[in-house]
Amino acid sequence: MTPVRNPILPGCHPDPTICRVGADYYLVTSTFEYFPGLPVFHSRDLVHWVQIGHALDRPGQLDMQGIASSGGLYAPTLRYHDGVFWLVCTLVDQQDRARGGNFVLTATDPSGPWSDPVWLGEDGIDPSLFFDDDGRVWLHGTRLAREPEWHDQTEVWLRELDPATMRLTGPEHVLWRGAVLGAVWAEGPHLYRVGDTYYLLAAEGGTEFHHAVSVARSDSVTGPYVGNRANPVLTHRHLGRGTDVVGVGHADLVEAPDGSWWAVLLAMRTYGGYHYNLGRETFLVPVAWEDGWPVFAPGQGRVPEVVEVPATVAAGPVATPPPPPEAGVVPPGDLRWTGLRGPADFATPDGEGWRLRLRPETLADAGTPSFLGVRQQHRDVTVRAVLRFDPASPDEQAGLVVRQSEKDHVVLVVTGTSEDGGRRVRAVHRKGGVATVLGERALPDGPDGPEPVTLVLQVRGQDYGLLAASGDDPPAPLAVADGRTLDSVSAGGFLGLWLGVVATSNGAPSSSVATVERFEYEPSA
Ligand code: 6LW
Repeated sequence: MTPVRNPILPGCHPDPTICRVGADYYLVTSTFEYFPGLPVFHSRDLVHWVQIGHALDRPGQLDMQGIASSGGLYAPTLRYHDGVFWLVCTLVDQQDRARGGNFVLTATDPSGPWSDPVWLGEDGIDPSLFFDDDGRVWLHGTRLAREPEWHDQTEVWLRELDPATMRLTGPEHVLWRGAVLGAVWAEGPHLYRVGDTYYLLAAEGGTEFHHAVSVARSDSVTGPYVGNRANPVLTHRHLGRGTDVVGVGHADLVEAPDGSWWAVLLAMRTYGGYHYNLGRETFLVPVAWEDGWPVFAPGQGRVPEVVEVPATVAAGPVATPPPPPEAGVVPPGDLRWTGLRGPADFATPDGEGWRLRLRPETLADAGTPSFLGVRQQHRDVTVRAVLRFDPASPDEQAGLVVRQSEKDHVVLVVTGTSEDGGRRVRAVHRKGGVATVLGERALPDGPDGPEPVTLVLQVRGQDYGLLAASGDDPPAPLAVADGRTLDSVSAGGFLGLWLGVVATSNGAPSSSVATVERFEYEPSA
């Protein structure tokens, strides 16, 4: 047995989808407006997960320009059939219907390259694919109920997909509207076949506090589906807001080579009150079968903190994961780096760091500002960047960022001043779209002019300490931002926080460059 601590993928990794091919497990999660999108993870034992690529990593695959935060790439489903990996997903809020909505990608190697999207042209979100034993392929998904009986009632629909033409064919079937009378957002459906029975797994209650997992079954893929009398089969909503893990839902199942079953699902860890700055994370839950129904976390009925995974879930040798990068440096090329909505063609790798060309776009715009970041995956973490930057004007700024969205983020930036042309470091909190300066001070030049500046984000629970110094001085506190204002409970949306670097000229043309010599992400022990 190998004990694995939940969550298996910490930080913003919602809507997990999993499949197994022989000895290998693959998992993908949602990424919204971030680019590259849809990270692909690999494991041999369900315990150690290593990212092997992104399904959307080329310009031209998708257009996310103008899509506001928490739009973009929603819940994907990953399946394998006959030598090909299939990934279905939704691009939300793309106004051009020919390049938005539900789409399918394929690949023969899950680390890529993945195909360009084929747009499926159906309404709604959370598409999933089911390959039946008779060779037929079924697409299913969630949409607002056509004839709703209550607000936010959704329905799970099903149609056959012709894999040769990638077109939907035949009649449509409505399979499910949730287990509970009055259920909102029956979503994240996944169909499976076990023996001669079809199972429909779906979330309901909305992806927040009332989230839950329900299951139904049928003798025929098109239904009728009958719900389990034990529904919802997994939720934490009855535990109250004071519990440590909330919002359990959106599960996907996988069968191990030893015949054991497992679910991956999303949930949030609260701390510092009812806040979950790390976002919706991926958890692992054992599943047993009783009376023809799946039982989640048998004997416990809640997401275990630690899961004992038997060695028999691995069908082959388990690769030892690579050692964690030295001293917390996140070098260019590390798959944790993501930008916004498109390729980071403003950034050039430079040793352990980056040269960032300033862009007129700011973090408040739904475009591609000169921004690169990594998920906040630990509640206590220190991020440190050494910055070489000589701003040409007070409009020019570069430094660190804690990002929730266009409207909600905190920056710690080096900027120019109009009075004496000297540099200043400034902490600004943009909250609900309104910017407030949290602290500011001058950065005196050294004997040979402007010196490198060390910027530090010292995150301790909900206190986001912002420190700075130039030259060899020890970084000194400038301000503390309140993390409770930054998570999705306060700011809205679907995301956890990103920590990163930004370089902007605030709308003005600029040819300036900011060099981030090193970006370190160091969790506290
Ligand atoms: C996703 C929906 C949900 O499409 O949140 O967890 C939406 N549930 O299924 C965005 O992640």
